[in-house]
Amino acid sequence: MLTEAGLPAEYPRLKRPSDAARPSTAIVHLGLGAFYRAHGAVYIAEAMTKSGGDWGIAGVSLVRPDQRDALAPQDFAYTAVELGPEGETPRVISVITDVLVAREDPAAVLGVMSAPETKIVSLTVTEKGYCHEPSTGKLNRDHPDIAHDLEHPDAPRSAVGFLVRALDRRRKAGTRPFTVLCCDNLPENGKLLRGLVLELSGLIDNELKSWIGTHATFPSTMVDRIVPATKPEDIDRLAEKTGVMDLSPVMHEPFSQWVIEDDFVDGERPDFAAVGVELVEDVTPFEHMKLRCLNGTHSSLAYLGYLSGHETISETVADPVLAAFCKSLWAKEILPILKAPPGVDLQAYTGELFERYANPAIRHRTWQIAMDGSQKLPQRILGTIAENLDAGRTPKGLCLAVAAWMRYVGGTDEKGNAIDVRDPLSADLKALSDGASSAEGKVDAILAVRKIFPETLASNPIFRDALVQSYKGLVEKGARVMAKERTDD
Ligand code: CS2
Repeated sequence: MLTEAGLPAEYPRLKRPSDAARPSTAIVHLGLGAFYRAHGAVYIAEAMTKSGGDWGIAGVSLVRPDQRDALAPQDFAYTAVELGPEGETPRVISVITDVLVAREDPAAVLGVMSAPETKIVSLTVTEKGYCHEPSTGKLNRDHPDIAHDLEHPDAPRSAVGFLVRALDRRRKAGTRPFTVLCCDNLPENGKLLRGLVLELSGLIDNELKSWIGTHATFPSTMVDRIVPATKPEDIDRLAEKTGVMDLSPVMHEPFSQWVIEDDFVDGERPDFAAVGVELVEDVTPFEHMKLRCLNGTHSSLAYLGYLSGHETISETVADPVLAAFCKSLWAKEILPILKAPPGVDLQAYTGELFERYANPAIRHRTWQIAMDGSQKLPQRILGTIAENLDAGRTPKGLCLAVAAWMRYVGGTDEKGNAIDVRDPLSADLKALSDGASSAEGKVDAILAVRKIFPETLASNPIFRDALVQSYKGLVEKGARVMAKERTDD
């Protein structure tokens, strides 16, 4: 549908509907990817429709200009397409007021974050965007962006750097701080981010640190909606259906959940309760349930599915062997050590989760979920493994998933083809894997990466042995056979 210049050939470009109110900006969102546009932004648009309020969102892309370039000609409107079993339901969302690119114009980003009208700064910058050490939750002070941000107060690069410098400006101007709303899949994400912000601000000015610690709030959240990357064919199909060309639609499943700790600076927030957001005192049980049941099996299916030759999650769970493996992870290894959040039936929760994975309209690539495993495994899988070991059980299925990740980051699939491994530690992990020739050697080398594996877990001989056996099995018998053996164990 695009001309060679990348312009729409047949259809007029999507525009903000003329009757759509233009809210003023009260939220700045760092990391304007597909997930936030299909999740948080939709809730906020709905909350304004139901209860009013003025909660326009200025989106910030930290590095790349693509979102701004696609959305600006559409006056920042875009289509959120629900992919249900009965078909696709498009809906135009016009709650974004602007998109800024931090790397091009950090001053503009600090400007909007420091504006007194800005009440909330939310984030979906992915796990690696926090510049922390996944195994400890501490700031990675050697991270080049953190080193840069300490030197350049007016031009930060990292999300944490922007938060600290903008809060500093507000403090100096006598403005109240904003609420920091972390929406990434990290354990106790608000608490974690608060720790990082305090750590960085303490390196700059102790008074700033204590002001942030006293006055800013960092509610933790649990976010959930499956949003696969938009593909060129999605753009074309949508244009054919609607008659207008949207160069940046988002595709999402019908399900959505958002649980937030109700701790906003001066109580200022959209009317979340009116649109089904669960406002709670402690998000931890919800977050554990979601990270361990959903993201834990998602990553397990991503590595084993990819190695078995499956392109998407729905294809992976259409394979009876991997479907049974996924269900056995829940039944034998995840649910037994999980405390259900108030009012939740975990059997029903995982049953519904399986249906969500099986939705054939969602083409969520195993390769996409396999990205950044070094940043994801600790909170998705390693915690569950450690708790099983503490309870005297060996969670062999999850150990197989970790071994499959180790094989994946080795960079060669079961047919001998190269894998395009995307991970901030990919070069190190490949070098460690290549540097050893035996399964034992490879497992030991990767287990020694302290940014991923805490000492206590890495030095557990039962864990190490389960990884070695699984790794050998993966090499000798392949991922599918091993998944079946672990299910039957
Ligand atoms: C996925 C998540 O890409 C991934 O790693 O596991 O993005 C997942 O789809 C969402 O967390 C669902 O809420």
